[in-house]
This record gives sequence, C-alpha cells and structure tokens, in this order.
Amino acid sequence: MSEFFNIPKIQYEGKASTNPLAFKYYNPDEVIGGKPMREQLKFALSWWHTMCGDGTDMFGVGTADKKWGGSDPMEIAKNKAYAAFEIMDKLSVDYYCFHDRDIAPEAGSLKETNARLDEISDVLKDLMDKSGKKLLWGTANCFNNPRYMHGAGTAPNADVFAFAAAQIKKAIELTVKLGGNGYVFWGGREGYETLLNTNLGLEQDNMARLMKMAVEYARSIGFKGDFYIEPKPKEPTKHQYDFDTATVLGFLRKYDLLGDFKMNIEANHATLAGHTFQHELRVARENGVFGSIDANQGDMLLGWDTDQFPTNIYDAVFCMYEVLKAGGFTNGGLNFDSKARRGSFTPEDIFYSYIAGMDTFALGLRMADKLIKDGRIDKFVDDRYASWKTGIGADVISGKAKMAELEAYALEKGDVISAVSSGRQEMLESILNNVLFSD
Ligand code: XUL
Ligand code: CO
Repeated sequence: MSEFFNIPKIQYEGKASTNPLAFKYYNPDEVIGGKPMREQLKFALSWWHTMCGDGTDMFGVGTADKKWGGSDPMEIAKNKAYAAFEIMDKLSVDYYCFHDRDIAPEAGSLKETNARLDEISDVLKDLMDKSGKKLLWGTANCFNNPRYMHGAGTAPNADVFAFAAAQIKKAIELTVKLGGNGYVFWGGREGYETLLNTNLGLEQDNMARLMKMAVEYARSIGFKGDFYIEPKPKEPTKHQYDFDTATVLGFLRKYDLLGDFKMNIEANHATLAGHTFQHELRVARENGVFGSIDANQGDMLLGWDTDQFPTNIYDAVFCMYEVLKAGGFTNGGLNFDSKARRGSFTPEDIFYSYIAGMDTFALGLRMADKLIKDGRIDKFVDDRYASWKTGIGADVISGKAKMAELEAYALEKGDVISAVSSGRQEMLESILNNVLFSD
C-alpha cells in the first residue's frame, strides 16, 4: 500500500504516555465489559469528513488538500481509497462509512455515475479483502445536488423522487456488494422552509413509500442488516422531518416500519434538538431501536452542526453506559461523523483528531464499565422504583388495580407525602465523579 502519511502505526502506550501520536486509553484487544475494546467500540471512519472535507465553509475556500496527489476525479477517488485504508490501518479503525458521492464523484449522467461507482467499489472490495476492514454502513447523498433543493423523498416533484429512488437503489447495491450491515437514511433536505408552499402530509407519506420500497428491494438482493434513520431537527432545512428519536419513532409506528428500522444517533444532532446525547440514546434503547452512533460534539455556544471530534468525557461515559446497557452494538458501531477544525489542516491533524476521539470513547467505555460494576447509581434507581414491585404498584402493573381501587387506596391513606423520598441528584453526581476519578 502506498504511503500517504509519514506517520507510524499508532500504538497504545497507556495514560502516562506524553506521545501525541499514541493511544492513552484505546487498547484494541484489551477486554473491557466482556469484549475486546475494538468490538465494544466498533470505530468507523467517515469518508465524507476525513477523505473529502477540505474545510470549505460559507466564508472561505478549503484549507486542507484532499486531492491525495490525484489530478482527475477518478484518480482522486482511487487515491482517497488508498489513503483511507492507510489511515484505518494506522489507527486500528476497523470500519468505514460512506455516501455514494463521497467515494466517486457524480458524472454527466446517472449511467456514467453508476459506472464510476462500480469501478471504485471494486477498488474498495479489493482493499477490504486485503486488510480485513469492513463497511459499517452505506448511504446516498440526496442533498448536495441542486436537483434536491426542495427535498428528495419529500420532493414536490415526482421526477426528483424517481431520481432519488434510483440513487438509493444503487447505494443499497453497493452496501450489499461491500458486505455492509447497515443502510442509513439521513433526511438531508427532507423537511421544509415554509408551510406556505408545503404539503406536509403528502411529503411524509412519500418518504415512507420510498423507505418501504428500499427495504423491499434490499431484502430481495440479500441485505440482512439494519436500516437506520438519523434524526436531526434542523439544518439544512429550517424544520427537518426526522426531528429527534421520539419524532422518528412516531413516524416508524405510523408507517409500520419498526421491523426494519433502528436509529443512528448523532451527538450534535441531539444537542441541536435541545436534548442530551444520552437522552436520545436512552429513548432509542427503551424503545428497542438503538442501532448505531455518529460520534461527534457541538459547541454549546454555537447553534449549528459543528461536527467536532468528541473530547467530552462525561458525554462519552453516558454514551457508552447506554451502549453497554443495550447489550453492546449488533450491526451498528461508532462512526466519527466528525471533522478537524478548518484551522487544523495538515495530514497529522487527521491522526490527532482520531486519537482524541477514539481515546475519549475508550476512556468513556472504561469508565462506563466501572460505573456499572460499582452499581451504586443503578441500585439507587432500582430502589427509587421499588414501590412498583409490591402492593398497589404491582397491582397497577398487573392491571388488577383500576381507578376505583386506586381511589379507595388513596382515601384510606389520607395523604401520601410520607412515601415521597429525595431524588438525591447532588449525591448521585458526587458518586459519579467519585467512580470516574477515583484512580
Ligand atoms: C449530516 C450528517 C450526515 C449523515 C449521513 O448532518 O450527519 O453526514 O451522518 O448522511
Ligand atoms: Co451523521
């Protein structure tokens, strides 16, 4: 494999190391919580940010060179693949994720574009066979091209819907060809700017139609993995239909899609929706739709999707706590939908960024495992709900107690204030810090 980076393979050196090009907490084969860290964390590289994103924003051009030494579009696309596999190898990242347009640029017609995808996916397949790296999930970029300015699956125009369907069909074929166990729908422009020009009901019905067709087709060509919806409340549209996990759950139930779909929860999308990352994961877990994770973080002082590499330890602990409580990842994993800052533009910054994110989640996993083993917080929560296990609580749960029985019970008690106990939030926060930072 050609060398794009003058950087050695990143080794685990432990927390005392001061080497910036070493892992302090991520030790891939160390067993934590019953499985090697690489299996608990299932880290994935995001093709779009890492291989394509050059730092372009609405105020300026790119700052990082992401041509990877190529000059024509297909040479660049191939070099991206070689460079990506070098990054994955050197960082011990076992998975990757892509949008169709990240791995090969669009050509003059759909037919030509698809031929490019065939060519590049052969290169990817070959690299995967040689390296053992895997595809976590694939997706279609149905938001960049001007044809999707009013949406794709929710476009007001049926031709645009048909084009999006064709693109998704091909992206599913690529996902199957590359052995991916996940297919993501992120509703790029599936939302609206103003209700003055929008038929909200038809748009959502059509999105569900597209998803049903996608499932039917994927199953017919042997896809056994999970479909994911990635909730996001706003950006690029003012109101995205997949606002948050609860909203998406309502959609999946209404259109009878729950059997095939789970959530791909993104940290920064959760905070844009006014939730914590853990809230979104908990809602997904409690409703049996916890699937995969896009790991990143936002800046609490900014109101947009900054997609920063995650370095907040508390968030990582709470996330990995939910993952462990969900029984670990099945088809999903932890994709870094994260980009180095525009000012962090050198090739080494890619490595520093991934090391920061991976070590944060590795530490999060170690600490979440400690928290669960410590058991004080779980026990407190259990005890707090003890009244549901016996007496009137158990009768409510079994259905024995109805309104009349509950009234009789309350009348007999006269008052129930003596049964109410403290929530002990501060004590629990202190226990949390004690468990996390006790050595
Ligand atoms: C955009 C975003 C996407 C999805 C995949 O906010 O997160 O990159 O993860 O389409
Ligand atoms: Co994402």
